[in-house]
Amino acid sequence: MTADLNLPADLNLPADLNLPADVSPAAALEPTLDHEVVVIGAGFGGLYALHELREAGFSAHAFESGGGVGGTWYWNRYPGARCDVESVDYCYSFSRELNAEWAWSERFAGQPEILRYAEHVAERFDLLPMITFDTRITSARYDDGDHTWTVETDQGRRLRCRFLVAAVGALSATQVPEIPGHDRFTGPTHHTGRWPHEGVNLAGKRVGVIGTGSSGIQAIPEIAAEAAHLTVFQRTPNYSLPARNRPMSSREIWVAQRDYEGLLASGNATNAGVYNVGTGRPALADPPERRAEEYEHRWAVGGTDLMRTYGDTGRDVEANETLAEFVRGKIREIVADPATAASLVPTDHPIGSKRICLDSGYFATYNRDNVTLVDLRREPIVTITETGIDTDAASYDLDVLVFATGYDAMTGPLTRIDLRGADGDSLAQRWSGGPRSLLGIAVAGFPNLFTLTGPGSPSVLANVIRANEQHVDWVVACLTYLRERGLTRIEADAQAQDAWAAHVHEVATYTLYLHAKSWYLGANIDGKPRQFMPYIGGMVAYRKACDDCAAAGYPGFALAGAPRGSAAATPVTKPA
Ligand code: NA7
Repeated sequence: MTADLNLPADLNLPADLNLPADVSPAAALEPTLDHEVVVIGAGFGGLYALHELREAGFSAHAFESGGGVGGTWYWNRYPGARCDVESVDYCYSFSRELNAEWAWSERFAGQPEILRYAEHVAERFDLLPMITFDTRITSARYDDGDHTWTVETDQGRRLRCRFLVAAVGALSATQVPEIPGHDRFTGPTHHTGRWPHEGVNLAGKRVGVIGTGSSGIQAIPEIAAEAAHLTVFQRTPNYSLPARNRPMSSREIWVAQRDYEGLLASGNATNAGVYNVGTGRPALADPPERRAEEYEHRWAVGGTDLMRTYGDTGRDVEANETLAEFVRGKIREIVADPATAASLVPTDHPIGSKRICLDSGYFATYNRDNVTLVDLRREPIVTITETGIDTDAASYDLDVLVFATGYDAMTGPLTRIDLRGADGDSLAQRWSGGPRSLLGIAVAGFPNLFTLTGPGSPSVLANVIRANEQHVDWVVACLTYLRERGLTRIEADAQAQDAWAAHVHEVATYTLYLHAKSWYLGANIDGKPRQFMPYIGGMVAYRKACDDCAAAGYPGFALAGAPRGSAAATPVTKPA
């Protein structure tokens, strides 16, 4: 949601994507396959992929580790879990009817409502028969003899397909840090991203929360309201803006249901896939009083609009500092105890260079008598014990320990599957120096694999539902193109992939994103290569790069037909 940085109009998309496509005619028929396409995951990307693949006449089936649809919104049931994109934007745009039927109840929908929406979509479009739940794909091996993938599940199933669509989400591989003594605590421990479905009774309990990213910042006010005492262990203070969530008015619902063209435009014509509200001016073009008015106005409106007040706060340190200092002033105003406020004020990174958080009463929570902030920069954790956490200054007794410690973002969900490409290398090996992919959707050495919202695509810097729609549309058009020509293999070219990776990096250098130790860079995981993973060039430039590639017959990809005499000969026979 931070991709509107007013980057140079000409982003110098790599010209050398224009490689000759190695197209050879299909040998004959299709092989015996379980499905033409296996989709990994039934979150928003996977559901839309199933819908579009079926519409285009492909046999497709999804495997989902959860017991239901919704991906992130199936798992993240922690108290206060809420989307940081406005409901009217954070929804599908592929169906006018769906849009006209659905009424969001809140400005920023909470997890239960977003999950209901995903379930509604799955039922309305009859997608459930195409999904096997409670089944994790553990490995997938590509066979270049017949251009197929053999997939294995944790339920002992093995099946073959032609194409693999990884709809695994960018933030699904949870991360619990190896803090000394992390397995000693005898009370319940919960990661926010794997919150028990039956809920957790925190009443009367002494609760500890480690982590103050988006999840911690949403959960902390809710936990404080329920627990006897809450101790927050903060390593790095974070910028957070008031969501000012509220019920949708009946007029807003009426407009949202009818303004389908507006919904399409927000996805297609904006860089972040959300409605734009910026002044269009550089921050320093306004005198300080005018700037303060603009910031105050957006702070009062709530949501992430404040981040888009000026076009240059994402790439100019001085401009950024005007916004950062405004938010720091708000934190000092809200938090009553000056020492606690000083610990909560972020000073080590530009605002927006880590994902901006949205909260409902986060900073005011520290004015409660039952909340203690432990500043780990002053008193680092020595060990987790059977009964709590010891820092080098004190022991904190706890009944419940919550890890709001985030994810092995973007690459983790893919590399935790044992994906083996044409030469037997695993994706984890190939990406050990950092992820490389063409357009964030295909990886050299891994033919017939598509990574929805993968590293190298706008992904988490865009409205992720809309980014998934764009990727799925591109993949289905590509598969249709291959089918029409009798082709059975597509692989990203290594040179084109390198050119795209260089472009992704170059665009990031125009911004302040490289100034923070963020999960965008892999900096939250010890030993993970530091590389800015999402594409910050924005959805408009990105969509154009994808569309141009498709229109030109997929330069940068090698396309091929089934090897003559290979097993890729018999038609798809097994039912889905
Ligand atoms: P984040 O944003 O990665 O936040 C994780 C938090 O956990 C962050 O404050 C970390 O501090 C903290 N952390 C991680 N490891 C440790 C250790 N070892 N000790 C203390 N504190 C630690 O994850 P979220 O789940 O909040 O949000 C992820 C995304 O999900 C979010 O951006 C939305 O897009 C939805 P650090 O800053 O690294 O010092």
